[in-house]
Amino acid sequence: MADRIDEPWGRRTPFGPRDGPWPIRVDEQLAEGLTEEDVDRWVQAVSVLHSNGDGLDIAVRDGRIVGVRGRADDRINHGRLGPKDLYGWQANASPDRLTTPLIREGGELVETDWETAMGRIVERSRQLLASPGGWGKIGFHTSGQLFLEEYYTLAVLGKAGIGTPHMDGNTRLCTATAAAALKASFGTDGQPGSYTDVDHCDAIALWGHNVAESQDVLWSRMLDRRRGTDPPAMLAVDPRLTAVAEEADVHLAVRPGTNLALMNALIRELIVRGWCDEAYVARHTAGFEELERVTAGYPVSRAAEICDVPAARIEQAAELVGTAERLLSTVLQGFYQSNQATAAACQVNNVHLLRGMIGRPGAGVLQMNGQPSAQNTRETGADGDLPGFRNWANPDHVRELAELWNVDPLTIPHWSPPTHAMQVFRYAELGSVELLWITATNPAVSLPDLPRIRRILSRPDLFVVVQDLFLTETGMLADVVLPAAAWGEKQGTLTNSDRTVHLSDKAVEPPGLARSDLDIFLDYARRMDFRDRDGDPLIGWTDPESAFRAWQACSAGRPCDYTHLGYDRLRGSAGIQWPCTAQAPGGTERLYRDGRFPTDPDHCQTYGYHLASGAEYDGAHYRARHPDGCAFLHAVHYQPAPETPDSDYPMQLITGRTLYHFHTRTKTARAPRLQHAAPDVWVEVNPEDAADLHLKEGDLLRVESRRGVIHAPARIRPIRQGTIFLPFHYGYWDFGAAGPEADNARAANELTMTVWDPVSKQPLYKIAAVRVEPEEP
Ligand SMILES: Nc1nc2c(c(=O)[nH]1)N[C@H]1C(S)=C(S)[C@@H](COP(=O)(O)OP(=O)(O)OC[C@H]3O[C@@H](n4cnc5c(=O)[nH]c(N)nc54)[C@H](O)[C@@H]3O)O[C@H]1N2
Ligand SMILES: Nc1nc2c(c(=O)[nH]1)N[C@H]1C(S)=C(S)[C@@H](COP(=O)(O)OP(=O)(O)OC[C@H]3O[C@@H](n4cnc5c(=O)[nH]c(N)nc54)[C@H](O)[C@@H]3O)O[C@H]1N2
Ligand SMILES: [Mo]
Repeated sequence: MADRIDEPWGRRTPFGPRDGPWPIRVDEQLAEGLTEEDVDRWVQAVSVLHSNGDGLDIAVRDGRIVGVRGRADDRINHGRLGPKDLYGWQANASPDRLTTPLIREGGELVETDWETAMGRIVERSRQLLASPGGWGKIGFHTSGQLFLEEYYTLAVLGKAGIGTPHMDGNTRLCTATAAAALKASFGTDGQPGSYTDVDHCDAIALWGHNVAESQDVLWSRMLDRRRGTDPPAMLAVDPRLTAVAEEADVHLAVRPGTNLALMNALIRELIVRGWCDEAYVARHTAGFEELERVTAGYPVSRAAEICDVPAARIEQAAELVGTAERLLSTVLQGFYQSNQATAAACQVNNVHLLRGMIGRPGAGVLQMNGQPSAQNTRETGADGDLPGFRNWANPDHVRELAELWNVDPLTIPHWSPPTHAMQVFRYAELGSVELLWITATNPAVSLPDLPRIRRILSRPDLFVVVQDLFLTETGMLADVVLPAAAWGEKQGTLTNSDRTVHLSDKAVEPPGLARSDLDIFLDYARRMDFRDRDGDPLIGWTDPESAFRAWQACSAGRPCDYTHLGYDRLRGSAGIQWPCTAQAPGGTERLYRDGRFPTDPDHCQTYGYHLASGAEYDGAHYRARHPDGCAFLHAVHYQPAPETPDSDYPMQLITGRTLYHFHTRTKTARAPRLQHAAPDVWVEVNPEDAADLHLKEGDLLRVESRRGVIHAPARIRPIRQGTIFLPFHYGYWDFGAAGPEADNARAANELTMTVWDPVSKQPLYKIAAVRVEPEEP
């Protein structure tokens, strides 16, 4: 087998649209010296170091995880695994796993038992709840990396037990824009397309998505189409010459922060060159006249100037998307974390609506997710939304939940939009949130403007709970640290980017006293004695399967309907896509096949936003638009990013991820092959900029923004001139004794700014102006 560090996508298995399904290729990695004969048993699971949802089996020997193997019949990967999947499991057995709870005593974190640790959290919660409006003093910052059952439990205890609107997660940093764009265009969250669209399409457009490094198995599927008969055309929009951009037929290396100007020009081309499906637009959409009027102001020449790409290349891109018969689009952080994120992502939806390219094989939009279960965070309402894609502004939706949970509707926070994560941290900064419970995320590395985040988490009057596998940079600032069981040590379900639900079974026991997040939340609910209107326990479930059943009831009748799923159906399956109901017992491959969209006022998840400002409309305004099952075509003018280069900070910084590491590396840095492949930070600099700065490969650079300074060696790479790229993986826990304020800081978020998209509230991690200087020798 190929060395998958050196050959991340493995060997090609070319196929064409008429060749049947994507060929199977089973990838496997066992601990050094072991063969399949040494494996005691294989346990069904799914990968968790991206959102692709690759089915895999965990190899167990003597009660320990000793490897993984792709599941040949899984609909997502047909057996393939990427480098992080093949090696990431090694982190589970890392000797520095948290094995006992910790509490802060005299300034130090010391080991304790569960009774004491939970006792402290419960005591503090009760104290806060005893004061008027006490629910508003408790906030939750959760994740896109738990299981569905865990989020649903958290959502119920937060909304119906405590009644706090301050619950969100790192999904706000990740794919809040995907959700916002899907809601704005189609009425509710939910991915229209399917990964099988890769098999059928004749063109693929990747909008700010470095799929080769971020969803490497999906990239293998695309590459296999490109090497087979009738290969699809390919468009990449990315300021860097990524592997995707290199493969593409047309690459637009846009100036960071200008996506919307480009999209407006592309839409204008579709309209003026007659590439729209007029019948589809007339029957299934609303808003065409406004879209035509706004985009009329964006001739290709204007976009070429704003985006700084050749006009002829924009015309080529327009022709590629305008003449495709089965166009597949994928959208990710190059759009979601950049300027005018939701507006730009909605323009991709517009391309598909204008061309009638939704709901049929090959013609699909994937507003991608990033984390393995970010979709579930959104479905269950652990991101602050109401569970089941219910509309917080619709009293009938709130009443449905109140009846389901048997609580007073007034307990459920719905008097204003849920508090987004950036605002939860702002409340903590101002002192109104006094207890912040952080699960499965590392904000001391992943939030923008880290000097500020450290100040907030260190506030003496803020009680911080951190629930993690390891003592992270965030854990080091906590008052209580709870040791959690990892993937492979607990059971649950998770849903990937194309609505495929998988079951991930427990293979081994967690280390020491570590417990599953589900058990921790259930324990808290029990100790807090949350009750329903009849005095019965608010949360009646006790384990993953009963939690899943409770969620099925909650999802009934909603777009993400799970009623016909179950652990028995998921076990041994290829993965099943929701909605899965009695009418569609096998699941649903594509949404909106009939061109009917869930925009009905009684059903929709949102009454809509003013996309330029983020203002939310109310029910009366929405009803007056008579959506009648049509999708919305949105139109917004381009505006420059909130920070652009000037004479003090003349370069643009973009940040993102790279192949071998996952986020803040708590897992991948503990997998030796992965860590060895990328042991430390670097900064990518364009060759001309390097010449101007008299740099050679590996020279140490000082990068400074208005927020902070980092130091990193240069890699000279084909990125846009005037732009640098910094991977955001590298915090400081494994960085010698030095702390973040030391002169060897290297985290990208020392430099990024506290700004977010007005609609999705997703931080703009790909917008910052910096000054770059060679380090004095
Ligand atoms: N290896 C690996 N895979 C991962 C992860 C990981 O940490 N490591 N994380 C997972 C998660 S949670 C996520 S969210 C996904 C993210 O996956 P991606 O979105 O593919 O990853 P990013 O590197 O954040 O950003 C994608 C690209 O956006 C480009 N970009 C920057 N600014 C702009 C701009 O203004 N316009 C355009 N058009 N492009 C721009 C960058 O050059 C970058 O190549 O990956 C998932 N998969
Ligand atoms: N500059 C910059 N910053 C970014 C981004 C960027 O592109 N640029 N991307 C943003 C995006 S898209 C994302 S998703 C975030 C990611 O940011 P984070 O969520 O902060 O990153 P992770 O390292 O994945 O942190 C997850 C934590 O959960 C722990 N964990 C894993 N599994 C479990 C579990 O089952 N239970 C518990 N309790 N803990 C668990 C891990 O050990 C780890 O500490 O970063 C964001 N920040
Ligand atoms: Mo993400």
